[in-house]
Amino acid sequence: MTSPTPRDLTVTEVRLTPILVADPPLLNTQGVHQPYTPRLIIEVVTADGTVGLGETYGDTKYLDLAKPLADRLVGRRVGDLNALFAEADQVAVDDSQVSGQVDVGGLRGVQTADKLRLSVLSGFEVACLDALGKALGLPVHALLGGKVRDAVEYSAYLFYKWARHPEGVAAEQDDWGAAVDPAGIVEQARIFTQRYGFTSFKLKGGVFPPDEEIAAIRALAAAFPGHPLRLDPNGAWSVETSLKVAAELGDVLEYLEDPALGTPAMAEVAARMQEAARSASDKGGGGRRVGVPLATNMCVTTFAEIKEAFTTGAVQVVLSDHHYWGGLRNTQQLAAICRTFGVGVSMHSNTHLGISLAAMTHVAATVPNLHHACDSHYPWQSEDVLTERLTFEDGTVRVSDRPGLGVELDRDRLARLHQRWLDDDGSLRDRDDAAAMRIADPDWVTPTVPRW
Ligand code: GKR
Ligand code: MG
Repeated sequence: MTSPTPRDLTVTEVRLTPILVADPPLLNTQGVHQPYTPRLIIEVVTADGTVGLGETYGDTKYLDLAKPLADRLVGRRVGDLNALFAEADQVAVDDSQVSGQVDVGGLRGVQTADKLRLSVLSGFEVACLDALGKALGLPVHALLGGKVRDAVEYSAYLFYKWARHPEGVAAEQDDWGAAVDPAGIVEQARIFTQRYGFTSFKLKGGVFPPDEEIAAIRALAAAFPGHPLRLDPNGAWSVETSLKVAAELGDVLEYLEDPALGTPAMAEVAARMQEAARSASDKGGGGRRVGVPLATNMCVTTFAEIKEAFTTGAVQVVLSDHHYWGGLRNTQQLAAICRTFGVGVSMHSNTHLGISLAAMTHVAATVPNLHHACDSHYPWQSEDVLTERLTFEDGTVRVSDRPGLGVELDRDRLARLHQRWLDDDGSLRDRDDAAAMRIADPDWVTPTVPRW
């Protein structure tokens, strides 16, 4: 009997295609989403003709790093992921792109060379896993140890939103309408449930004064009784404000995400909530929950940040994100550490397309201790580079058992979105929500200290 000839999975080419994707005017602490947002589509091609797909941030600083890394990958075997990480360490990062800057898109504090590298690496790791899975006839989740669930639950990601981008700004029109008050948010949530069947809701806060956002959550609780609700002001509140919101919404929130900025502030909020709970129980007060679990995608964004946050009790849930944790395997490692410390796992999202949603779904399917619905911006993206969009049914994405990620690139769509990037005068190639907001409000300055 002859043994089968092994396929040649040496990387022969890496194609990098930056694109601009339509994005609605979603409001956040930084400002408002630009009408088009940059993403990078990565294709890893092997000697036997297999093509693996990956996706990550597409701003200039990510592209500058992706180019030399792509060159280093050629000649390596697609399954040699540890070597990919070692190669990335060798790629120099231009200091002017990292030190002291705040990563607007990801809102993860000061950006370091390591964080930048990991975000780029994640797209390459996913592309390599997709290629490997396709070559072996195995889904990505099987390469990660196998799925523990057949469908992954996502939450409806609610945003305060204008009906359209400012007058005179070239943009695609969306059909979601405006949402600038509690009634608008409830209406948006209804559209999410009708279109996708979501049963869990997250509101992006830090946009209006806290009392207005409390009213929006109360309106959601009344409209969707018993459904999990979260509020995320991206660190826009002081410790005192965070405590006030937690006290007012403690009975309806599944968790409060990054109410205050940074681990020490989050630790103080957590400690004072615990103190209040203790004193309430000493006084025999039962019934209404005092305090609420704190979640983060801002103060725990690297392995190095875990120790302080976990030992000070600053967070009870970490939102993983394979883009900035450096890929799917690192996400599994993060989940294992969380399990060890009794900290919950959820999943963060930034503006992304279907390749990333497929990757998120595969890794989420393998994490046993994922007990919260994952975030996804995907419903906000009317455009994609796939032949078929991924779909949500009853608020979940089915885990694909097809080889690799189970998605296919549509070259015409990719070319169209790349042409938009080529045609841009450079003003949209680096996501800048504050600059987009200044078109409507020339005096807008993104707050650097808690706003309320
Ligand atoms: O897209 O406006 C946005 C979000 O605010 C995003 O930038 C955050 O990274 O979704 C994120 C979060 O949960 O903090
Ligand atoms: Mg968040």
